[in-house]
Amino acid sequence: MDSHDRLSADAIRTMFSQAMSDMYRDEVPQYGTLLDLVAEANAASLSADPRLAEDLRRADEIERLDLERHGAIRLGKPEELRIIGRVFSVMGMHPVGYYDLGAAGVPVHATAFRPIDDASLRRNPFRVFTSLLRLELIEDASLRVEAVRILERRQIFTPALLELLSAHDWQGGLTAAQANRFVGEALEIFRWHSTATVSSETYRAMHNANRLLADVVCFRGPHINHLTPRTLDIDHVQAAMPSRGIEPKATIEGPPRRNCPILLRQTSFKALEEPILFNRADGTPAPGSHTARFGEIEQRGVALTRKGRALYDHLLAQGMAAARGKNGETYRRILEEAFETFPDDHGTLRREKLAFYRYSPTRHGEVDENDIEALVSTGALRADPIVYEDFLPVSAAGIFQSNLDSALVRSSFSNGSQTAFEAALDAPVQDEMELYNEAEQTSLNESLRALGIP
Ligand code: OOG
Ligand code: NI
Repeated sequence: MDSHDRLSADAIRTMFSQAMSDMYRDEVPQYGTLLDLVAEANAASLSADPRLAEDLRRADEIERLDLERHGAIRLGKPEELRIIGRVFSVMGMHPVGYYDLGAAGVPVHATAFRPIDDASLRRNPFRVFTSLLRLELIEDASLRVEAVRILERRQIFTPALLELLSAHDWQGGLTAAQANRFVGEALEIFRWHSTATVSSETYRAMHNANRLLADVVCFRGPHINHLTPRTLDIDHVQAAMPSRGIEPKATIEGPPRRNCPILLRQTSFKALEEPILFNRADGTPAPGSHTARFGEIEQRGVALTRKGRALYDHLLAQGMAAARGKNGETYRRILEEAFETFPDDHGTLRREKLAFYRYSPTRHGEVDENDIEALVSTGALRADPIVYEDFLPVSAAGIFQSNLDSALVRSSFSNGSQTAFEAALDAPVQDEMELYNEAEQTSLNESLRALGIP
């Protein structure tokens, strides 16, 4: 196959994320309402703040803003993780980061599949937070054996999808016609099924052991459980949600509101109770319900270095301990106080190496300098924040837990194992810090070269 016959991975990802968004909008009407609300709020933020609009335009983020989403799925067995890795790879999405949710009492570990190079991120930064159930954490041995047996029987990938994956591998890509079929078949993995694969009794037993276990084990596939648009002003959207009939969780996860947004702030609305038909021994369906699908919005800020992240983790732990049991305004104030020592201007964040920046040459300032700070202060070199493209384990745990009955959330499970996760995936996960560091270094080297500085 000639390379010009192939559709790029970026194009396939964009087709897929649009198809997934359309499917979810059909399935969960509140998601559509949330998309409309976020689009209106983003337009208002951009027109109220021309500098923000200009910054986003320069960083090529305006174009991607309306496309931008992340979703989440929960897989049951290693083989599913390995094959989904191949599916995402066709769309230019690679495993980045290891998230151990066991520490927060959720029996899964996870990675984020996402584009990794600057050009692909600019095109469409679609990401999927992908968890794998840690069955060994289910204490009841007979339930564990039954879960394995049920999961062994299921096949979440259609035969046509598996054929297209092989075709992709030996052709080195997909034609436009194949890509179209690929997107349709891949969508089947994420679809909601209103019939369970088990009886109500089995569902109940799994549910009582752990609600997440029931969600992963009792259905034909790992239904997408939320799709999250990116907002420029999460406090505004959180406050406006009730007026559209959507009730958000009480607190926003992540850092407090700041002048220079860092990392990621997220809020969600509770999962819907949806009708399900379970199997009866005599073959007739038994009506029941299941809650899994919810809505979420997020605001993204600058990516932090290891040093910045350590400070964030420390202040967050401090703030959350001080705000334990508090909600709304009080929680917000305590968290803001905890973060007062975290510098809140880009100059300091950059100079103290707390956050990552992308450099570009301006040709305005003096270039007879070879000190980077001097080049920045004369204006020869610009530094723009690099957006955080990943997730936060404490926030993810908060999102998981807001959808679990708190009485069923254990305080903590034993440590997860990145090695075990990578063995299931049959590939290493990339270190997100290395990706940000490389983006910063490359932009700096290219800028210096463009300015004629050795
Ligand atoms: C995933 C929760 C994690 C986020 O945005 O942190 C997540 C799940 O509930 O399956 O999506
Ligand atoms: Ni999420």
